[in-house]
Amino acid sequence: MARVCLSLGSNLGPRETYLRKALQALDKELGSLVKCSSFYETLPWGFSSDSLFLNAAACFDTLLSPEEVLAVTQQIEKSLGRKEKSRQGQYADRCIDIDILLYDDKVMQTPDMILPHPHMAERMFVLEPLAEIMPHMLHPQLRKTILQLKEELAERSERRS
Ligand code: PH2
Ligand code: MG
Ligand code: MG
Repeated sequence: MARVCLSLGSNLGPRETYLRKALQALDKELGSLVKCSSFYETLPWGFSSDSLFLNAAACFDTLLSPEEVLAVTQQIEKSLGRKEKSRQGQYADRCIDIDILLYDDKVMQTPDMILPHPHMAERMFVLEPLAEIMPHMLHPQLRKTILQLKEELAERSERRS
């Protein structure tokens, strides 16, 4: 049994419904939901859009491999109506995005997947929900807890502003 932590986001349409439907489908397909964070309204990060995001983090216990988890998350994105991943390599508005953040303490890189998620430590919309449910989980490469990463990112952005 492995523990997999996911980030969910939506900034198009009925955002809360998309997140709830995704969580329901994940619970059915992946294994069992261990914990889900609150839903956070966040500003688009890394691209400009008028549509705010609703973001959440959720952890599941699963018997599936990382590759199988990826296949399931992509299938659920598709079944909920996700059309394009990005426009000319730029992020785009989306009804649902499901990203794999951590899979136990696995560190791996294939053409399709990098674990842990390569940008998770730079994104408050990931760290804040994840710190709510798994504050003491260790990032296997950075060797810091999620709570530490969140506090360090908050300090860095305070110093910049
Ligand atoms: N996802 C992105 C890019 N930017 N910004 C927010 N606030 N929330 C997201 O989920 C998000 C983003 C790429 O997937
Ligand atoms: Mg994403
Ligand atoms: Mg994605």
